[in-house]
Amino acid sequence: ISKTKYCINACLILLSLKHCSCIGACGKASLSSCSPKVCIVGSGPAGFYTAQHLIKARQDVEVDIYERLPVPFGLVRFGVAPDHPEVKNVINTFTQTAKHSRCSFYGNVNVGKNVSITELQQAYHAVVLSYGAEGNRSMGVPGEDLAGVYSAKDFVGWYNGLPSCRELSPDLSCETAVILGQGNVALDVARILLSPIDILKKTDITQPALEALAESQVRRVLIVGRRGPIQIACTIKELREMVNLPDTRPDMVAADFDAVKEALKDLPRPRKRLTELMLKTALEVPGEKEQERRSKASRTWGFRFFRSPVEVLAEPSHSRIAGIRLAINKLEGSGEGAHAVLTGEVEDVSCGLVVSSIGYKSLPIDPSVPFDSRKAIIPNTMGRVKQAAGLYCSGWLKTGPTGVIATTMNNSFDTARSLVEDMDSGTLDVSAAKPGSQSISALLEKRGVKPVTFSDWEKIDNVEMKKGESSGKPREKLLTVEEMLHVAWT
Ligand SMILES: Cc1cc2nc3c(=O)[nH]c(=O)nc-3n(C[C@H](O)[C@H](O)[C@H](O)COP(=O)(O)OP(=O)(O)OC[C@H]3O[C@@H](n4cnc5c(N)ncnc54)[C@H](O)[C@@H]3O)c2cc1C
Ligand SMILES: NC(=O)c1ccc[n+]([C@@H]2O[C@H](COP(=O)([O-])OP(=O)(O)OC[C@H]3O[C@@H](n4cnc5c(N)ncnc54)[C@H](OP(=O)(O)O)[C@@H]3O)[C@@H](O)[C@H]2O)c1
Ligand SMILES: *[C@@H]1O[C@H](CO)[C@@H](O)[C@H](O)[C@H]1NC(C)=O
Ligand SMILES: *[C@@H]1O[C@H](CO)[C@@H](O)[C@H](O)[C@H]1NC(C)=O
Ligand SMILES: CC(=O)N[C@H]1CO[C@H](CO)[C@@H](O)[C@@H]1O
Repeated sequence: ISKTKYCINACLILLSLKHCSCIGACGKASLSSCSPKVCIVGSGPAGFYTAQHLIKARQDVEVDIYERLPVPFGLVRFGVAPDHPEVKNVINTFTQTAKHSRCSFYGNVNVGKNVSITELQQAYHAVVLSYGAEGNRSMGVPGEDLAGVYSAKDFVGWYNGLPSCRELSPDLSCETAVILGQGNVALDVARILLSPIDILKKTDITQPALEALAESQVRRVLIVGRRGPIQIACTIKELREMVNLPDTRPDMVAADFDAVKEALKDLPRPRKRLTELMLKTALEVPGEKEQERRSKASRTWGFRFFRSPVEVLAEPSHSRIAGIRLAINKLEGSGEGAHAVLTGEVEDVSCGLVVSSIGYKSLPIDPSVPFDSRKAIIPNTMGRVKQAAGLYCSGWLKTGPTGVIATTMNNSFDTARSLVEDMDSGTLDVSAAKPGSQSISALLEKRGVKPVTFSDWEKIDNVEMKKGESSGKPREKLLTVEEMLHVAWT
């Protein structure tokens, strides 16, 4: 009888006696030395929802979540707009998962740098990659690198306190801003640029962003899409927020909606309602009250359709931007799948700020992990990484950078289901004992990497909430990794 077999048998017997320790051939063994051990890379929604489902589906599985930053929750903390606090309620569920006796959080561990995937695979029965999509898609046009051009990823990271974006300090001294892309992230950015400061100051937006926005000269925001109104990527709730944003008025180009009215009746329902709201906003003469509201507004926003970026134009000094050259497109095909085709005409728009919001992008983590660079995802079937036994993926890394938190939840549950299926069927061998965090912690210690535990994070959380209280905000985020670590460990 082999050591591991013996260990498993002893465990099973003791488990059936509801005993928590497994003494036997495993040496200083506890129940945990024999249980299936899963490691998750990334603590955004994908990481937490995967952990939640695993813990629920198997009573014996232990889950360790490794996170690069000292703080958990990924884009729920660093992406979701500060004026959408209700969206962040998912943090309560994630916290319950993190506090489960079979779940541990290890923040401040950069997987791929501080510990390799191969090392994790040796220590755990399975590794789930859920590290999101932290790159930006680039426009690939000349002038993209000029001062005054920002990726939405960085701009959002800046106002949400992502440490790596702290020093962005975007120049908001111009009157017109152009946002490229018409998804919900583009609308988040437009809303933050135009929101009255009195609204923002009650949110958890960072203090430097609040101060910069209070001084902002931006009065006009154009949200530019390469296709037409029927192909717009934002959703109705976010559009409605723009329409109702205090002290702003919409400014659309009526002709853009020429073909839209006839198409309306054939649209699927959610798209139809979204399009109706756009038509109403762009074309209808508003009632008296709304007219008065609009006439008093000091800021404007509007969609510009059928336009692709060609070149960011520089001022004569070449130091910063003066505008953007847009190609004028026409549509080929119809409905949501229609393509933008160049007409050959171009149009220049003056502006002092360009935010490129054309999508996020996952990046490869380690040459040993398969990566589809064309789709920028990890190739997988139902979350099982192709040609890599014991490796799984979930979230934006699995699907690409689209979908709301509920979508990410669904796809993460699917991955967890695949993993449990593989354990149950024996496709994934969990019979040999694995050391899990024990060996990884030793390795990290040797390398001088000190993880942040979930209770360390709760100290940071408390300090942030206290700091916020004094200024009437739900929290005042710590802005550097150093500050976070200092609070965590003292
Ligand atoms: C700007 C923005 C606003 C959004 N607003 C909403 C909204 O209002 N409502 C909504 O439903 N959805 C919203 N979404 C969508 C939602 O955020 C995503 O669906 C979801 O966050 C994807 O989850 P994820 O876990 O795959 O990725 P992420 O949330 O990005 O999590 C990935 C985690 O992995 C960590 N990580 C990265 N690399 C490593 C590494 N090497 N080692 C260890 N850890 C690593 C990251 O630090 C991060 O914590 C928004 C998205 C964006 C971009
Ligand atoms: N409040 C919320 O619920 C909320 C808030 C933020 C984000 N999210 C979600 O997070 C996900 C990501 O949002 P997102 O806004 O980054 O992505 P998105 O919804 O995919 O929108 C991307 C936008 O960029 C355009 N685009 C892409 N490539 C382009 C190019 N090369 N040139 C010009 N335009 C280009 C797209 O136009 P085409 O359609 O022509 O490709 C689209 O308008 C979405 O699913 C979103 O719903 C939700
Ligand atoms: C952990 O990785 C990061 C890279 O992101 C690096 O800066 C840091 O020095 C590493 N820590 C150690 C102790 O190796
Ligand atoms: C998630 O899955 C459920 C059940 O399959 C489905 O009803 C729901 O629409 C899905 N939600 C999203 C946002 O994909
Ligand atoms: C505007 C911006 O931030 N662009 C960055 C997008 O990502 C690439 C790498 O993938 C960087 O080189 C760009 O600077």
